[in-house]
Amino acid sequence: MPQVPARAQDEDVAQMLDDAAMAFEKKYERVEKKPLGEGTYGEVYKAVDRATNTVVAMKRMKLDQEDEGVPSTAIREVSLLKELNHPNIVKLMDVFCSQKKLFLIFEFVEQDMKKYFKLHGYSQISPSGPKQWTLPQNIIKSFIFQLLRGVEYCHSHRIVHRDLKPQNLLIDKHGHLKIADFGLARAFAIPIPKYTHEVVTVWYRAPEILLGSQKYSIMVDVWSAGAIFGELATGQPMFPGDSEIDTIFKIFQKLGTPDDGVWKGIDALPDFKKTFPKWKTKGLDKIEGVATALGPQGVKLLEGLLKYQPHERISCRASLEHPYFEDVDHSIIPSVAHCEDEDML
Ligand code: Z3R
Repeated sequence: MPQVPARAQDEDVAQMLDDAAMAFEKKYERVEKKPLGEGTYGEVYKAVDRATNTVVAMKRMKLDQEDEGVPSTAIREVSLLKELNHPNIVKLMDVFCSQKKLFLIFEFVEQDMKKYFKLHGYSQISPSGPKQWTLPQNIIKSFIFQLLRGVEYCHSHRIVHRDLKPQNLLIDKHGHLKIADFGLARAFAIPIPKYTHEVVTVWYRAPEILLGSQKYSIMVDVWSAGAIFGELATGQPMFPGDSEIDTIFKIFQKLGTPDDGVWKGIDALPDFKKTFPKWKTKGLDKIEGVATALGPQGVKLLEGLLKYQPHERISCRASLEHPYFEDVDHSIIPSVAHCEDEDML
């Protein structure tokens, strides 16, 4: 067999990848210069699939070691995400990997929850300012139900989100909620913010992550859902810290500073200090707006989602059976009936 010099082979492969990249860029045309969002893992642009004229969201991943290309583990993980199929998960339609970049094509949804909050008079950060307007109770209930149902679907496929926040919850014109970026935390490390102008928000992060735990479970997503539920109820972020430690202190101020009695093993977490200030909780129902917006069952659910000790938190599956959802309005929730769920793992 004739020997092809290694360099010539490399050049051929590089050429093939360049050609494929050009073909991909022809397949999808960016329609707006300004990104729809600058997420944790990269910018998202509105684009169209030229063949079908379908509007899509195109995410260009930023990679930690761009020179070394896309790690094969990440490609494998992302390929698995294409199999996820649920009305509360943003559909990953196509993946393309060139030598240095990874592009993900998602279904397009009109707005994220951060923008939705702004449009509905939710204050982003002015805890002392006058309370504006909060959403009708049936909408709050529908949103948190859809969030928990999407999270439960991913947990049942052993996928953790790890970074749930209003920015990656998308809301369509029917009030259907879809979670974006599920599974990316396992494929890619959350990048240090050297790539992005935007500050990475830690307001929704579970206390075990903020206290430096290396081992975390699906329960980190349950905490984030609780923080989002509280914000839906009050119109104010629950724990709006300007750093990890400030967020931890905001949590302690509302829930009380935990000790080993409340959270067995807290002293062993890397960033826990015995000298942390000791705050006492007044109860979540005393936070302005919570009891009125959620009622007694909603408050109980919120308490279950925001338990300090991860294994004491209510699971997503159990939460969907919670009495709070007894009268959830199914007319504003997409049906799961048409989603085939072939066992992907
Ligand atoms: C997939 C992953 C992340 C995002 C996707 C799809 N769509 C996003 S963010 C989005 C954001 C808006 S509209 C669509 S915004 O205009 O409300 N910021």
